[in-house]
Amino acid sequence: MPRTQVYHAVTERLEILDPEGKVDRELAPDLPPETVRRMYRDMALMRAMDDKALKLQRQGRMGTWPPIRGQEAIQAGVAHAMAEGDWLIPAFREHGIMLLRGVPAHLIYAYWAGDERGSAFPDGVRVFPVAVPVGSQWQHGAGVGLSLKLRGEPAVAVTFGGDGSTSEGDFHEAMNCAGVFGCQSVFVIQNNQWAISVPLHRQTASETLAQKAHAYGIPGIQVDGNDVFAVWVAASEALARARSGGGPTLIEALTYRIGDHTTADDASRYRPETEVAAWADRDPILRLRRYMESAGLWDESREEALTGEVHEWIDRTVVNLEEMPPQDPRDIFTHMYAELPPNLREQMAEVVAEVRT
Ligand SMILES: Cc1ncc(C[n+]2csc(CCOP(=O)(O)OP(=O)(O)O)c2C)c(N)n1
Ligand SMILES: [Mg+2]
Repeated sequence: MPRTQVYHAVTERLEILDPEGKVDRELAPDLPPETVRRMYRDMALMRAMDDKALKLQRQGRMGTWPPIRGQEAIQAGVAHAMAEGDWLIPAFREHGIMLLRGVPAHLIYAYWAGDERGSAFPDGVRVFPVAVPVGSQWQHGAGVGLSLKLRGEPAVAVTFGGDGSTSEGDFHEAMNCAGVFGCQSVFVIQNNQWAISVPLHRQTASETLAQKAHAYGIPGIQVDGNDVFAVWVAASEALARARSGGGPTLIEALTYRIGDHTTADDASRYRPETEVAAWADRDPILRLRRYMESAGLWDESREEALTGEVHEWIDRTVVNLEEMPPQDPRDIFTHMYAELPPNLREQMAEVVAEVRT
């Protein structure tokens, strides 16, 4: 008789669009062609924003940048499933969905160029500022979801985070709270399999991250994160459940971080090129394009027109960034406290004096 039993949590896994662009007809959502083309366009904008940011950083025109290459389908799929009044609570690798939820691209750039005004979004944009302290945003997402429930607002708090952040206590506290209080929250893990140089298997002994939901009494699902349809379906179901009082959901979107952790990292020092290349072949944008071409939704002339539109948009974004007047050095201090503590007031005076001389 074995003294212990190994428990394998059964987690649902959803895949609809395969790397060749073939869809599973039984599972495929009935999306209007215009929506599918829009998803593709949105992912193309994200790719352009990412590529340009890396170039700007190399030219000394950007502070640092965490690339999102390969993770576009997660961000487009969730954004397209969200409703107008929903909230987004991002971590720091969510530029794509921040853009789609209404944060102007030049402000996203401004944040990463070290400008505090990059966190001051236009009125009505329901997006929290970037959260760099790993995992802190999960609790904000549970809290916003609870607040929406208490106010009787039919909106949902959608929180994003990385695989690495699931090792922080904050993640578990947030899931527990969300389960107990039935928060109107959807939690999305962008499992890109790396937390800087720490691989997923050093992060958890669980088979999946989604199965952690079971411990908190909430539904959990793993989706192919390079498949925009699977992400859209899982997010739509989770959002509908939260909106109608059915409580939170944890979605694990399995993908891969194609780029370095940030521009300050060199991932070739800790992971093999072959692994990166294998995942690059599963590119989410290429996959959707293959599908659209085979379904007669896309052709070369549409691609050309889109390329032109995207170039123009990204060039305008850089102009908008670089035409911002110089920032007030006091901005570094003024957004943290209602009343600045004396030591920070002193530091602020020092910085102001230095900038003036
Ligand atoms: C509390 C805390 N610890 C450490 C760091 C340094 N750090 C920044 S990102 C990161 C890894 C995050 O990995 P993951 O959650 O998988 O997100 P990814 O970068 O892959 O999107 C670490 C350790 C931090 N910002 N905050
Ligand atoms: Mg990660």
